[in-house]
Order: sequence, then structure tokens, then C-alpha cells
Amino acid sequence: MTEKLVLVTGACGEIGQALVQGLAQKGGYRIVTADLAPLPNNITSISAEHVQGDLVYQIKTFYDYDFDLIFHLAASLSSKAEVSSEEAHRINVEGTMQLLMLAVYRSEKYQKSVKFLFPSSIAVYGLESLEEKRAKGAVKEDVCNMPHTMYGCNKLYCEKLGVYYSKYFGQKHLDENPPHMLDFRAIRFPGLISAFTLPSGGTSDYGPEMLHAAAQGKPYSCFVREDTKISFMAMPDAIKSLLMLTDVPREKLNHHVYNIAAFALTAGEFRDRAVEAFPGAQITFEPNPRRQGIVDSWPEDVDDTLARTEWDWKPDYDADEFFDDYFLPEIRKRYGKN
Ligand code: AKB
Repeated sequence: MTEKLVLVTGACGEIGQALVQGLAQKGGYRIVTADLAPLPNNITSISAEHVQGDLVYQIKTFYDYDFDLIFHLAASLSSKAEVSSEEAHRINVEGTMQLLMLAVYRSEKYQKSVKFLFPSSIAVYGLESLEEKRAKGAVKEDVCNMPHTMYGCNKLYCEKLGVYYSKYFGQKHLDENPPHMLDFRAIRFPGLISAFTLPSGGTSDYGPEMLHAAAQGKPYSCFVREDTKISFMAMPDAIKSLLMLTDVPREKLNHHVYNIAAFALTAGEFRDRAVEAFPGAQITFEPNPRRQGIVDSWPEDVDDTLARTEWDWKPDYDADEFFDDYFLPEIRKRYGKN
């Protein structure tokens, strides 16, 4: 079977590293990676070619490649994007727009829809108050799409752009023989936690940061309140969801954008689990008002009925399985705490 040519942007990030390894395990792919940074050791041997540099300036390079599949992971996350919002807009929107244009150009030229997998986020949601957040509970895809952050606005707009390039590009869908367009598929990820990498620039980062600090015996000051609740997921489940959605026949999908859920915990519950696993862990709570405001605007949880019914999504790790079967065993190995 001929290998499929796949592009992974943001390959050096948390999802990127895990996804490149997941694609290699699955086999059948020739992987071209792209990122601002050089490849970390754990994926250098897997990448067939690494294009290092600013994505917006690298795009023209990619016009020569016959990509079947694109995982566009490059992004400036929510907290970082609030500090440098213009740069975030350039990366998150201009980068995505350029890549969507490349993919739709190739789809039309070679009459073969390029599959474009896009990691969106719970950050597209915006709850106006803690009362509304508690009342709404697990939100469906079509409610509260009123993001409070640059990053959330970028992700929501790029979802819409993806649907535009899949269904209405140049209004060519009205032509007698409409051309092949993009096959855009997006997942709204909750906060992701890996035992092997640490997050940077996000606002759900307090979860993984707290656990990694406790495992190393380092004190941790949490930048949100104890009662702060949002949805989280084990990194292996995030990769599973991307690979599952990639393989679903288009005709089985009635949507382009999907919530996925696994577990939702408060920051206090993370603390309890960390202290239980690493007695003596010193965890305090010193909320940062701006970052607190961001997570307060995100839902307590998400409703992933569409993903479950349209492509049989189901996480492998609920909260207990996350700690007992994935995170604690791996983190203890990583920091030599066996
Ligand atoms: C962030 O915190 O910005 C990300 C996200 C929830 O999309 N981890």
C-alpha cells in the first residue's frame, strides 16, 4: 500500500510530538513535520522531513507537496495570546488561512479532497458568569459560542473558515459540476494532560503543571481558585480522537466540528489526587485574576453526543483511569519516584 503523505504543523508541541509518534505506530504515513523549533529527539527519526521556520513564511514551500492529510496544530494558546494578541492572530488566523487555501487549491487542482484536521478548543465557548457556567453544565457545540479571548475568537473563526472551504468556496458549490473541496474536520479539545511533556502558553496548564510539580516534590502555586472546573483529557485519548476522526468515511459525518469529553475536575480535586499520590506535595492557590477570568468563561464540561453517535468516539481514560492507568505510572517512571 502506498504511504499517505501527511503534514503535521506545530509538530514540536505537546499534541504534535504525541501525534507524530501515534502516526508512526499506526504506519502507512510519510510524515513531513513543521515548527518554529527544531525537532526534539523523540521524533527526529520518525519525521521524513522537518520544515523549520515561521509557518506563514513557509507556506509556499508546501505547494510542491502532494499532501493527502494535514494536521494543523501550530497555535499560540490562550494565555500567551492575551499577552501578544496581534502575533497570536497572525499565527492562529493567518497561518490557518494560508494552509486552508493551499489545501483547497490542491483539492480542486488534483480533484482529490485534502483531509484537514484542526484542533479547536473549549476556548470557543464563553459563559457570562459563574451562575451561567454552573447552570449550563456540559455544553453542546451550538451554544455559548461567544469566546472571551483572542485565542477563542481565532479558533471559532478558523472553524468557520474550514467549513467555508469545505462547502462554499467561491460559491462553486452552485456550479453545475462543483469541484472537489476541502475535507475539514475539527475537534474542540478540553485541557490536555501528558505524562511526557509540559504545556506552555495555555490557561488549562494549571492541571498538568500541578501534577508534574507534585511528582518532582516541587511546591506549586496554582493560578486559579480551588473550585475552578473545566474539562480535561489524557493526551493518549486526544491522539486517539484525531486518528479516529481521520479514518471515518466523510459520508458518515453530518458535521465538521465536534466536542469530545473525558473527565471534568476542579483544581481542588487535582490537588487532592496529587497529595494522595505524592504525600507532602505543597500546593497553594493564588488566583491570577486575568487567567481566572479566562477559565471562568469556559464551560464546566462539554456534551460529546455528536462525536459518540457519528464516529463512535469514546475515551479510554475517565478520571480514575487517567491517574491510575496512565499518568501516575508514567510520571513516577519519568521522575524516578517508583
Ligand atoms: C489553553 O489552555 O489555551 C489550551 C486549550 C484549552 O485550548 N490548553
